[in-house]
Amino acid sequence: MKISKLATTVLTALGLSLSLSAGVHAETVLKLGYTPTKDSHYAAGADAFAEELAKRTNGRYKIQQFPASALGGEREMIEAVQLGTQDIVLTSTGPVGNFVPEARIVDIPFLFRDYDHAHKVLDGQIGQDLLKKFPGKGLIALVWMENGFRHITNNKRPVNTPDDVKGLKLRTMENKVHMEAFKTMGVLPTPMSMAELFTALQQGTVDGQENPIPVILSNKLYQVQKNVSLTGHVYSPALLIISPGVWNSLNDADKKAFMEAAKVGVEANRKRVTADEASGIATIKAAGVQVVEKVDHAQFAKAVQPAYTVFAKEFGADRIKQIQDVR
Ligand code: EAX
Repeated sequence: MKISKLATTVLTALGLSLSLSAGVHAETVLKLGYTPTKDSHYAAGADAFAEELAKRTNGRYKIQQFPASALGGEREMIEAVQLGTQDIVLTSTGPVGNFVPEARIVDIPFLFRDYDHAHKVLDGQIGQDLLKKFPGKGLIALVWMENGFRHITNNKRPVNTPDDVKGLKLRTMENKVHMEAFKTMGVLPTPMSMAELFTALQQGTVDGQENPIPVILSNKLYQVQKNVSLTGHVYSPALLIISPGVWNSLNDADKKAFMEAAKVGVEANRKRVTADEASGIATIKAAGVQVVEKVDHAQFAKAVQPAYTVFAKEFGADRIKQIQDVR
């Protein structure tokens, strides 16, 4: 009798401490930052990722989102994820090549024919092999998300032909490949973080910039730009990158949960990009912006062509062709 009472007491105490520790460890909050706003294709991806992750881990992992550069620009956030002071970043490939040089190959203008081509490459062997380069640089890249095809916007003049961009001072991402391409076209590329872009456009520090429709919409760049031209000069991938500290603390089942949740995020992100592409031009026009919709892409591709000599030297002509050949 005495013993069983003791046992009950012990069990109760044990049970209590178990549920207490379960309570303490129940929820790990992970900080995820990105530069577009909470109403964007990135938020759509992050929301779906967060929801699926919570579902698959019974709420043990909670994603806290920091949109609109609240944690800094993309380069700073990647650095923070590398250091472990930020858990996750959803970023364009803009500054990624400064950390993982091999990844720069996907930033080449006029490399991808269309969305289908880009998805096939990134979700296929080539894209997955590129993701394997990240751990060596202290970053874990889970999946490829996207921004969309980038278009030139500016306050000087409507851009119809490559001649029209000559002499324009355009904000570019902090990306060597993009800067090389713009220089080749006669643009004065001005690399800058997204966090500073709206003000720079407003104050005329730069004439214009280039971003896909989803970013032009979400960050309301159309409010400070007179002209948008659908140049579609480069496909802009995005990456969901997690800090190795967090990743290595996960058991195999949780790693799988993160991966599967990330894939659900990809679906939602791409779906929102498609929706933004469909509705965006009307929104931008309604704001009084002049939109050049019929752009001769072949002319622009030709204007960028000389830069391909530089790209072939850096990445290998065969590797570029390998991407182009994906059907
Ligand atoms: O990732 O910096 C950029 O222009 C990016 O396209 C934007 O931050 C979204």
